Amino acid sequence: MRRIVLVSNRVMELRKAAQAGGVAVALAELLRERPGLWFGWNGKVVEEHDSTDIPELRTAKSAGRSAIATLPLTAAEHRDYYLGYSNSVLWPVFHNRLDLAQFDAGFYARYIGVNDRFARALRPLIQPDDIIWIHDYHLIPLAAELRRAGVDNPIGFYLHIPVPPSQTFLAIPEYRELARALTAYDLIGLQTQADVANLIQFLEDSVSGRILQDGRVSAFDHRLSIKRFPVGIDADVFAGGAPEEKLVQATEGADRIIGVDRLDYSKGLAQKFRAFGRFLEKYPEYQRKVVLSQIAPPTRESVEAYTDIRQTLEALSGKINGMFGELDWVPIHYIHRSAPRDKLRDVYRGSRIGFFTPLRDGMNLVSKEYVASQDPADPGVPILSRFAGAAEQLVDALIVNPYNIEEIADAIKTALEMDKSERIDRYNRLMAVIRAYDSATWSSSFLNTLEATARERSLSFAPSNASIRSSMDKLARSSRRTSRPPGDSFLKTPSTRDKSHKTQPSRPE
Ligand code: GDG
Repeated sequence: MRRIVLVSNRVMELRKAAQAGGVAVALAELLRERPGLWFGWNGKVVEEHDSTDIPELRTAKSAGRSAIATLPLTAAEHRDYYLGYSNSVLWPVFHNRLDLAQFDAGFYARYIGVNDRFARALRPLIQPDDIIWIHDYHLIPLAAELRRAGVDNPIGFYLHIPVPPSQTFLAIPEYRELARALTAYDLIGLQTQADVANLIQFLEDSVSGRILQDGRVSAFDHRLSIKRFPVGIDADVFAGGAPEEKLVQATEGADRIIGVDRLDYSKGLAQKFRAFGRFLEKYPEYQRKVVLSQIAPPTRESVEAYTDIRQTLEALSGKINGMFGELDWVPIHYIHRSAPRDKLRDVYRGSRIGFFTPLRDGMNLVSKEYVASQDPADPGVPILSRFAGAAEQLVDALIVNPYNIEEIADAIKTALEMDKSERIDRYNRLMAVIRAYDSATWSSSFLNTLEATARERSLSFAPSNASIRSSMDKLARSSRRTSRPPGDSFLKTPSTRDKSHKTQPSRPE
């Protein structure tokens, strides 16, 4: 079995990764099953560059034949690469929030700089037979940098967040460089069919990519496959067993509606609170009969665009609780902390409604975790945004427009009044999809496709990576000429407050 090299922005001990939730669980599981190396940032921020180019290599007992290799970031890299270009340019644009993107802050040079440094540090650790799987928007240029360093191995990329419509993507000043960097991969995996269509359109518009008869995309004499691999969960971790009783009842006699979202503007939390307030107003017979428990752990607090959300939600929950609450009933339980992972399943299971209404989301694993945790004999009902990637699969949830407050308020009522047989029917259909596309299927189907793509490449007359390398060299020269050094611009806006010199929380990101 070929060794797998996983690269992601954040790397953690496998034991911690299994507890962290999200996709880290699936990656840790993969490394337990096959020989591998997991490479990336260790979450530490250091003052200066001293020895930051030599990765710390570790093998853990729980990791079997696998190892992790990590590097710290410098304070400037953390500010410009992580908080800056990744989370103040790419994240907002990819979630359709051009208004929040800090295009003029000069972050791009350090984004490329970190990808270049990661490629140089990773290069000596790569063996000829390895397959390389790179994750997420922080590392788009990594394959191009690895090719420039002489790596010929198959390289795949998985984007966990949505691909915006081409017109939105084209607004990024460095769109050409990003498009070119994407074409250095052999395989790009995306969450939904809509994402696949958007990315193909973007490559057509930006670098004259062409769709070939075999479905691949050709650009710069290179052929790449772009396919949908929806991220899944390990359903068995959530299914089965009775929940811990004390977590089930929110308030005596009241049904619980549960929301679990990082405190991110993409998650639509303000609209969710307003819709719940509207529901209580429109259907007063439900006052005292339901409680909304919203777990919203802090995230990226140093990024300016995140500072207002907390205040908005505190004000909204205070207003709704003040307007409708009674001495023995508080309508919204708003918890701005992370909940222990082993309690989540019980809270999901004890909730009559799962309330997931992001304005935009790559997938939304929480909605799958909620369904998998339900009692098959008396399941709850998920309400799900049509703009979450999960809506392409979970068509038997109550699908809503997260901007339409009236529609959501009505969906809460529908969910509360749905009879048991319909709830069971919907649950069975949802579970069939969640089980068919679980986390193991996700990683194995991506890796099988990457290996097949690489085999075809070695058999075909496709140009060698030398030609990709020379095209990437040209690109690197031109992008280094055009990108301003950070801190060197009159346009620069202080968009991130760097709270560096400490280890960043491993979850939520
Ligand atoms: C990104 C994309 C895509 C959440 N709060 C707590 C907690 N969690 C765990 C959940 C779940 C994970 O974190 C969240 O995953 P989501 O998919 O819902 O959302 P993002 O964090 O935005 O993830 C997303 C995903 O990547 C995977 O590709 O689906 O679209 O944005 O597992 O359970 N875990 C604990 N306490 C919490 O308070 N322990």
